[in-house]
Amino acid sequence: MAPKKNDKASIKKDIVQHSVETLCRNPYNLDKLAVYQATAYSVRDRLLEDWNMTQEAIHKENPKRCYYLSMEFLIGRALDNALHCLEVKDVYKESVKDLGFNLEDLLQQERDAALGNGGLGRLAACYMDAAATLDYPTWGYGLRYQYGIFKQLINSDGYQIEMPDYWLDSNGNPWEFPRNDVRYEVQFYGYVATKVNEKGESRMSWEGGDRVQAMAYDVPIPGFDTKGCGNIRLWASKSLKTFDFASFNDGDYDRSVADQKNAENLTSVLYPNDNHLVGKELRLKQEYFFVSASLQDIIHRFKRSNCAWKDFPDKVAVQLNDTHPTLAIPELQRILVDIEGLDWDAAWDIVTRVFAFTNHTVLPEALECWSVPMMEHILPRHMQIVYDINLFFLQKVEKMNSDRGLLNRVSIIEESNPQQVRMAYLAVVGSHTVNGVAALHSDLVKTELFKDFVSYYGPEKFINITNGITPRRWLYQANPDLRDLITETLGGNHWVTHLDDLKGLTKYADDADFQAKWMNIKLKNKVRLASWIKANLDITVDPRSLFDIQVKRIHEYKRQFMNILGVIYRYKNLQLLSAEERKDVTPRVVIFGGKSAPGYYVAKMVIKLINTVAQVVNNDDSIDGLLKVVYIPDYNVSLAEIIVPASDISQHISTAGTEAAGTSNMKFVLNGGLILGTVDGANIEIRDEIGEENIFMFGTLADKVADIRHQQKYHGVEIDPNLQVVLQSIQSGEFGGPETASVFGPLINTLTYGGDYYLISADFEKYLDAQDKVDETYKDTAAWAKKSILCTAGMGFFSSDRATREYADKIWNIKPVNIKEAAV
Ligand code: C3B
Repeated sequence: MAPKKNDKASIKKDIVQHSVETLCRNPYNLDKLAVYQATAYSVRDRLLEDWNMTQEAIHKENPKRCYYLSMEFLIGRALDNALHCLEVKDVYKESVKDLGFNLEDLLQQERDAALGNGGLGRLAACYMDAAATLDYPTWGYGLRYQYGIFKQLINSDGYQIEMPDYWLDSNGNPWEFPRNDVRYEVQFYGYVATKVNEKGESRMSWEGGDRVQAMAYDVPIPGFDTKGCGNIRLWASKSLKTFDFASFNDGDYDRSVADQKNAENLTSVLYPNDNHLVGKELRLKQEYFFVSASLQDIIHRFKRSNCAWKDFPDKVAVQLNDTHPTLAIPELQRILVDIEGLDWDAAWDIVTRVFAFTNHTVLPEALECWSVPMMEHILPRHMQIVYDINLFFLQKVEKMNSDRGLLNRVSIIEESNPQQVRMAYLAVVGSHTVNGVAALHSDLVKTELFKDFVSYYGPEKFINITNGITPRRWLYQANPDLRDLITETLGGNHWVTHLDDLKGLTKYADDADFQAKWMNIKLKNKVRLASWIKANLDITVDPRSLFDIQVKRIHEYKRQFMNILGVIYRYKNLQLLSAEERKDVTPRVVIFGGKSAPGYYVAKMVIKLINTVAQVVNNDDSIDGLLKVVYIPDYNVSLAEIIVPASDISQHISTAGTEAAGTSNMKFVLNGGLILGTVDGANIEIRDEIGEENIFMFGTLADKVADIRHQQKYHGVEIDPNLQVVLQSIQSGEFGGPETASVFGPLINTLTYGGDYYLISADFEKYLDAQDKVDETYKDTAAWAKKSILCTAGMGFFSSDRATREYADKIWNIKPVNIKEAAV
């Protein structure tokens, strides 16, 4: 087949052809949605060529491959990204213009693929982008949820309302290829029997129970400046049983389709919790369904290469993205021992050379534990295997050190009632390498979370790979004006795949002309966001104000509560100023965005408080528009692409030691936004790269947090006097009246009775001081511009290309494939 041509005439012809032949539409009566779809299909055709070539190259070379197992991929929209990666955006713009459409309007028709909650899922998407760009033989595996993360509405009372995200609506999804021929059976429940195999050996066998089918859908992931195209294979559950005619004929229509519905429910919804475990049976089934289908597929591919099992670890690396796919460890052991007939030790040697585990959190409430009775019920054979893995492991530990306390501490089984399987421990024991996601976090992983494992295995098994973000989506695509200025200044777009090149901007940091261009682009991006806010929320904000943004999941540890308390403090101060004094005030727009888990009461109260405060502040003419508060509902990847380039300041203010890394911090700084942040996660490394004079840092250090909590436990919380004033104003009904004030009682109690676990009071004064410094610094436009330029210039390290290379070199031991040769 002749390759697709990228001239205007060919593109137009392809779009029209898809309108007629794929969508069955009359070309003279097309709406935006239809043209978006036809355009998407035409781009997909072009991607497909690269996809096939890449897969062929990998197949021919048959190198060691890596599989990235993640329950979440927060991809966002695909069309704009593909147009940029294929470097055809301009010609497409002209082509659709000739057809009477505006490309930017068409892009808005696409629904986000929102198959993730937050940082962890978006990180997976950034790594797939980098792996494709770098031609690594890497595939992602995930689940094809029919409902992604819920849509968030804010009602007129300021509360979060959740609506289902049925993203695969009747319009279909041009960005996936259903693989009707790639299907596997997945078993649940049943019992374990002993069977004698062909060699006369007695083996355990998992019998009975239910079975469902997993069917593959492939999502192409374009690389940049390569012919390579990556792949994420998502599994959907289907029923194995066909339509039940007997029930149908009996008139029992519900029953005739019940099995089908039940099976399909398995991959219906993404669990909407971020950094929080909810131990539901359906979730455990999702996790097993996911790893069972993925491993069957990986093994199927491995067997086609005619290698022996002992070679498996030389051909396959599997990365576990958090503990969610940890069942892959006992599952591979089961396949090798029960089905393939290997002895236990040989099998375990293979397993522990294949898997590696990324830990993304040290928060206790996020560490997965599954109740033993539940696991025994759903996965009876796996439970036995986990017991055996634990037994052999503890025997080894005991040989080295007979401290009974230690055995208890490292046991994969927690002796609670009921007993629990500690998935993080299982992941550590079954993996060859464990990594944290930023330097401080990896340190805490070693010295606290897995301390006892470090003394048993030695420190080498535990490494750090600091997170990275893709510069393609997060600068090249989201900030076209800045992209063009950088490309012009550095003399080409080599930086897009070699982000360290940004260092070259350093020498322009003091150049007044360059500063003016730079700040003008920032202003333009703020105007774009201000227009969005006006059009969607009917709030007027002045783009010349300082834009102060905190967008991320709403969580107590991220301290959006502290931010809004600081806003109230600012508001009350403004009220006290004379007209003369106000002339000196830096006007601010404080922007919030983010979803709370539906069952997270305190987080939902924070959303309500922000909206209540916004209502009062935005309607108070007496403060001369010097402060505005905006809550952007339904924060998602597409909104982030508008929000991130528009920040002057963004806040990353987690209690030290709680945010493993953060990745939005990197996105903001890459786009020339300064950070107001705590000494936590990747903020620290960002400071080291861009220079401490270009970041506003404050707050208690991680190694002091435990002491303060201890103090508070015995002596109570001493509420900061400024904070006291703020809390009183909420309690007095200044925001929403006396009835609303009582609603906030439980929220305020988290600072007082609860013991202020997240140290808001302890950090409040330093937070306000840091905010003052921000205001002062912003007044000097040239100094600010210089800082902003140096921010972007210093971000080379945080490219997902660097991070992915580190995984490839230090963990997966894989090399890029030569796609160009395959193309010949
Ligand atoms: C997040 C962490 O909270 C972030 O600090 C980190 O940057 C990202 O992972 C990526 O490493 N995280 C998450 O989104 N969901 C979890 N369940 C655990 C961590």
